[in-house]
Amino acid sequence: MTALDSHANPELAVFIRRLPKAELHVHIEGTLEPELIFKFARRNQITLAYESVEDLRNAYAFTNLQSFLDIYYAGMAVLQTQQDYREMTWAYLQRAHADGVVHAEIMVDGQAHTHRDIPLSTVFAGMAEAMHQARDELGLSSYLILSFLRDFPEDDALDTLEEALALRVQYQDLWVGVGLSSAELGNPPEKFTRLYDYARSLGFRCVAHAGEEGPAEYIRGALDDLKVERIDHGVACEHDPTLLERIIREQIPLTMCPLSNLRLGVVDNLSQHNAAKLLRQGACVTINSDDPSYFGGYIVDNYLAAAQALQLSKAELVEIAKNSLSGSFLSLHARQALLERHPFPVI
Ligand code: ES4
Ligand code: ZN
Repeated sequence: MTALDSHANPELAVFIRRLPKAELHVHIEGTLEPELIFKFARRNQITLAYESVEDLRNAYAFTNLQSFLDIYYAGMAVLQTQQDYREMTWAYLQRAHADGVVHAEIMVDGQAHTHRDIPLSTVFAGMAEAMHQARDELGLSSYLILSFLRDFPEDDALDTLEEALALRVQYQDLWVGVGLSSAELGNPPEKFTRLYDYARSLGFRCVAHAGEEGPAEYIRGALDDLKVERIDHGVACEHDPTLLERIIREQIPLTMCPLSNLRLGVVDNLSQHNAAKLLRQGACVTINSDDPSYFGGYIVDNYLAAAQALQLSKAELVEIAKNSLSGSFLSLHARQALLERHPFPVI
């Protein structure tokens, strides 16, 4: 059964869509659909290496994280103007809203834009317009997480953070945290200890990708050296029983992304994914979409694929959705207000 077989169980798809969910792991550039890539390329007079939307989609056959990242960075090169960032973000937020997402914490790879001479002021301005529109018109709240590229030097990240800090006051309602993404192997968390010490001292919430392609040791490093509050992915935690016990005891949220892991070969088969096993052992597992345009599904598709492959019960799906809200960076007050508007079903 594939991710897009929601028709195979329409009743379950409706149940999942109606659950109030927070999306905690999504890269805005990974929501850029091929149709928008072509639209922006035309508008910005950029020649693509692909003839058609279909041609581009056919190139989305990945063997590992790096093979995806190469196409992902090439795709986002069409983003040039504030309007591009606004339209990309608005398209995602509308899609997330249709999936029952009530709050989204959205990562943006700042350096992937500044390295192409697009200022962060353009990126933030476009995203913020869409995020405010979603708040006002859809009742969908969202936060921004500035994510740093771990395959570049720490000083490059520090320069980028410094550039972004000039925007902090203007976007204080949105920009709440920092993250770490891109090629994991060979770029361990301790490479970024100074960056995270600095970001934390400024009051930013901290997350990092760890244990996607990298070992359990990188998860431990993200917790101990970077002092992150959440782990993006965390699949590898099961290889270190002491670490797993700690993740359960401290209820460190894991922002897991089953379809991403399937498409990038982190797991060979969804039935081998450890999201259900970790949940049943007491871990704070959440399900998210990562780069939905590239991995064949948005958040409901990810919940549904995991539910079907791992026999998640409705009670477990509710638990995962509850974890997404408790694992978010929303204040307790904001979370309670959301829950009053969007109560969970009683199973
Ligand atoms: C990413 Cl799936 C994944 N892993 C690491 N970094 C990323 N950036 C965008 N998607
Ligand atoms: Zn990710």
